[in-house]
Amino acid sequence: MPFRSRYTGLIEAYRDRLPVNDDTRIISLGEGNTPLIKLSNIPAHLGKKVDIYVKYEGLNPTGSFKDRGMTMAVTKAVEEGSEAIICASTGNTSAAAAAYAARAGITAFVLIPDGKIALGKLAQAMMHGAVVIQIKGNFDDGMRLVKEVADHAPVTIVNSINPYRLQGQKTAAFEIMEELGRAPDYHCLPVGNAGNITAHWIGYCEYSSASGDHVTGACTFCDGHCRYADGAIVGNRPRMLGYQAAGSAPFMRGEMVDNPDTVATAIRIGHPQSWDMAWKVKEESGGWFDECTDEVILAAQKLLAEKEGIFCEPASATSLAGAMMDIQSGKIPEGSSIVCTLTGHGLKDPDAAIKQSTSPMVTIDADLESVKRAILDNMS
Ligand code: AN7
Repeated sequence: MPFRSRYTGLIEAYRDRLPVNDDTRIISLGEGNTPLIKLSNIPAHLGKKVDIYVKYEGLNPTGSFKDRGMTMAVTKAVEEGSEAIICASTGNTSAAAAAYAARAGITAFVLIPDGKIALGKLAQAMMHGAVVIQIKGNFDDGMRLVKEVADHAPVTIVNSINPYRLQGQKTAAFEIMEELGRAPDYHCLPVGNAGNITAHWIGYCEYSSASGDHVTGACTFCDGHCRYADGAIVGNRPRMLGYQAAGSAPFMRGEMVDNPDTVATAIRIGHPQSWDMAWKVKEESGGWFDECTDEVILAAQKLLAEKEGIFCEPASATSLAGAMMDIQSGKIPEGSSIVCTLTGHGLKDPDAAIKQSTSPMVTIDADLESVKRAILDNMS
């Protein structure tokens, strides 16, 4: 007798809330069900009484939240008879597309900015057998080309403009609601194309609606089928806080940015695809956007690794960096509960980690005396 039922991915887990039926062949790698870890040292380090949880999406099968969207997008592409998928990517989408296409037995074409994606992500796309097309341009150029070529070739776009992507990604909010038993006061996310912040908001709205909670404001995301469509009611949804890298912050500039740049290559995006929806999320949730410098992002990445034992990639640390900034300033008041999504694993980008590491590394002779000395010299 098994002790508990086997977890087989988020589509099976949330079948009743996703666009699948009994005949759908599900393409899954067991994604979702990621840990929500309560930080134990950083709040004290900040000197503030707050509960900070991190949703460690880096523990998905390909190491990022993209798997939640990709299981849905590839499942639907296969159901609709597609034999090839295509995406532009700053790295993680290409890794997920490559893996789920391999699983489904179809072809993945991935357009990536030449020399600007983290090594781990490139390794994944190549290892899973995607056709890797490097373009002499950035993500936004790639996205434009993908949209153009999809009109001329039999390929399904699996970027987050594919609505099934957001359907899969909304399940992260369901998991948080189930674990906390209520919405956090604030939910912090890094923002690139703004698909994920939109997906989370859809998830919170649907969950709250289904459980009969009362909510304020109308939901504009559910085509009128959820309770929010009427507006009027009060409830249990977080304020959504979207943080961008300062060199790549169109939501802060109020307009598209043509030459985005940041060490957080995953969110090096100047023309977000979910622009209008993200503004609605901010308005409806009573949240805000803000920006963090590369220096602050890297410091947050390092602090999380050193004080909590959790390794995320630079882009992911933007959620924590932004939260810490707003906790320090009091904009997020003491007593709040906060969830920060850590979108991707730190192992994705070993170069960024090693470059900023100050850990003592010594090279010594292979004898006992030398090892003893190295230990004594480095005791803290
Ligand atoms: C680690 O892979 O757009 O705001 O092409 O990889 O939903 O775009 C990646 C985005 C945050 C931003 N954190 O999410 C891609 C890509 C990580 C990411 C984001 C991305 P969105």
